[in-house]
Amino acid sequence: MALEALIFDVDGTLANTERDGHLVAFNLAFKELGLDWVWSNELYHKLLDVTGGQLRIKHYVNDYKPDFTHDDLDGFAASVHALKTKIYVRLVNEGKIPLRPGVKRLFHEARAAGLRLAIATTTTPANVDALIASTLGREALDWFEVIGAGNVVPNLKPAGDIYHWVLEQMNLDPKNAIAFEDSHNGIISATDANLKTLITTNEYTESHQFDNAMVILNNLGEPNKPFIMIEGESTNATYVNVDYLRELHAKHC
Ligand code: XBP
Ligand code: MG
Repeated sequence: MALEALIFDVDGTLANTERDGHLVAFNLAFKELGLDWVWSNELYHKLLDVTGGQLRIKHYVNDYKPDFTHDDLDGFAASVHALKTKIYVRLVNEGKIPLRPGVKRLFHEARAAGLRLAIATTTTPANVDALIASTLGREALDWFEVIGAGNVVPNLKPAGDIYHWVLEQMNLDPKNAIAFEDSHNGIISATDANLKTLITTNEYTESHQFDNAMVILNNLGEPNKPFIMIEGESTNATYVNVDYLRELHAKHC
């Protein structure tokens, strides 16, 4: 089985979008709507267990705001979320959110090596477009054969639906691909689709459980800034490049 494709999660994997983007945008949306809700970084850490912004808002109301009532909680959450998405896209377009170390380099190297690229994420499609366009240029959207985002599938991560959907669109055997994730919910989802996963952790996910990960790294690393291996087999690689991905794939897939 040859390595043919790389499938990337977005939030927390390509960029630290949660802390620097989504959390800020949620709080700005609450303020703009006159709600006295302020999500701290600590609270957001807990709320992230629930994937999907709308579901996260409803979970917050149910668990943290017992006195808050609304005739139509679904509609309310949808409208708050629509404003939050608008604000998030604005923040991203302002260039406030850089890609994590090694991401841009790996995209270029993978393309040069003829690997197929795709995205599998829970976030809203407009958020993905904005992040890719603002960090890599609008033409980079064409680098991805498939962008699976948001509720194109009925069940969000940790369900495997989004990875199954992307694999189907690409007519791709999971044995020929690697998934890139940052979270417990993410690896559960990828594993459900029989994908082997490389994990890069971040401040919200470093204590997560990552059963079945091929390797757990602090980030993808750069030639002059090696990754730190948190768990995995020793290697001569000091940053994630196509050769290292082929080495991992041969060992695990
Ligand atoms: C991402 C999510 C999303 C984002 C916010 O999870 O759960 O809900 O936090 O984006 P993953 P939206 O990285 O596993 O895909 O508000 O657009 O949902
Ligand atoms: Mg993620």
